[in-house]
Amino acid sequence: MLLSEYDKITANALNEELARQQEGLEMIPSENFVSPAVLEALGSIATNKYSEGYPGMRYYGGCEIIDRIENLARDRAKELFGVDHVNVQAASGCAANIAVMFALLEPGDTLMGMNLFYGGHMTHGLKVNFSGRYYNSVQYTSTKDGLLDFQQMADLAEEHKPKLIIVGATAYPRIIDWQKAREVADSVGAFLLADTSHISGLIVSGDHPSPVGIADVITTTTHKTLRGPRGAMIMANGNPSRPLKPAKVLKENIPTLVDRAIIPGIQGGPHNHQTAAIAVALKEALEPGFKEYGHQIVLNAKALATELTGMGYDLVTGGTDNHLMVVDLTNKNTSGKQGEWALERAGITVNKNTVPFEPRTPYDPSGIRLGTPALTTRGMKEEEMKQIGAWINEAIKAQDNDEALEAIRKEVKLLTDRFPLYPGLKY
Ligand code: DSN
Repeated sequence: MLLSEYDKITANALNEELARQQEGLEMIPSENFVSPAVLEALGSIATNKYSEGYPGMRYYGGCEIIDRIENLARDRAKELFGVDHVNVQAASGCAANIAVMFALLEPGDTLMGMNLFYGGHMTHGLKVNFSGRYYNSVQYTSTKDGLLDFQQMADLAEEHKPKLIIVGATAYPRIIDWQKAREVADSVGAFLLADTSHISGLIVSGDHPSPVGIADVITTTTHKTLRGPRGAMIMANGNPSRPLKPAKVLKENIPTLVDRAIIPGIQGGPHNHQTAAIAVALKEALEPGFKEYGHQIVLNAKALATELTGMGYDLVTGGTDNHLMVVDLTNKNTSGKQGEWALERAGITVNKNTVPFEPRTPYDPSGIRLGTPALTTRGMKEEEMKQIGAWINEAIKAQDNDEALEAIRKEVKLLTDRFPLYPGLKY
C-alpha cells in the first residue's frame, strides 16, 4: 500500500514539510538538499538488511551485495579525499566523534576541543556531553575577534597535556590552519582529530585546505556541504588489520581502532540504505561540477556577507571565507531568538547562535548563523544573495510586524518558485 493510502497523517505532514522546503529560503548552514538519486537510494530496500561487521567479515549471512555497496562508498570516499581508510558506518557526526574518542582514549583521559559557544561542537568536550562527562575536557575559545586562538590552544595544551586535540567547528566563518593545530598537538604528543563536518564539501572543491596528511584522524558528516544523506565518515591513513584484532593505541593502528570502536564499540548494524545513499552522493561529489558548486557556495556567502555588512550588520570576524556567517544582532536592538523567529515568518530559515564571549544565554543568544549551501544547491547566485540580504534586513527591522513579515514571505515565495526543488514529488 502506498504511504498516501495507508497513512494520510504522515503523508500529509511530509507534503507540508516538502512545501516548507520548496517555498522558503533554507539558510541553516548545516543543511542541504540531496539529489533525487540520493533520495531514492536512501529510501531503498537496503534498509531491510542486517550486516554487523565490515565487508568480507560480517556476523550475518546474505551480505554479499551489501558488501559491494559499502565497498563502493568506501572506495569513492578514499578517492575523493585521498585517504587510505574510510569507515562509512557511523550513524551521524556525534557517533563518528564518539567512536574516535572510544578508539583513542580511556575514560578520564584529557581531551581538548573548541567550546561550543565559541563555534565548536557538543562532542568537542562540552561538559554536559558524553565527551565532557567521560573524559577530562579542556576547552579552548577564541580571540576577542572571534578567530581560532592557537596561542591559547598551545598554552592550554602545555598545561593540561591532552591525549586528543579536536579541531573543527560548527560556527566558524574562517579557514582553519590545520598545520598550526598539528604543531600544538605535536608539542604535547597528542592525537589530532580534524572534524570537517561543516566544510568537507569545500575541501572537495578546493575552497578549504584539507587536513589529510596533517591530522591523525578526520571525521565528517555527509549531509552538510558534502550534500549527501544524513550520515558520517571517519577517515585515516593506514589500513586496518583483517580480522580486526585488539590493537595498541598508536597512530599506525588508528584504522583498526576506529573500525573496532564503531562495532563492537558503540554501534550495531549499519544503516545500509544510508550507506547506499552515501555512495551515490560521493559519486556526485567526484563529478567536476561539484567543484563549481563548492566555489559558488563561497561566492554566495561572501556576497551575502558584503551585503549585510554594508547595511550595518556586525559579522563575527568581520565576514566569511567559507559557507557561513554569524551575525551579532546586538546593534540591531534584537536577539538571536527574536531574529530567528522574525526571519522564519518571512520565509527565511536560520538558527539563533551564540557569539564569542556571549553575554546572553544559548537559548536566547545575541546572534544568528546563516549559510549558503542549500540555496546554492537550488541554483541561486550572487544576485539572489543581494536580494536575500535586503529581505533579511527588512525582516529584522520588522520584528513583530506580521503584515511586513507576510509581505516578505510572499516575495520569497516568488523567488523560490523560480528555483524548483524536487519537481513532481508528492507523498
Ligand atoms: N547540528 C550541527 C550544526 O547545525 O552545525 C552540528 O552538529
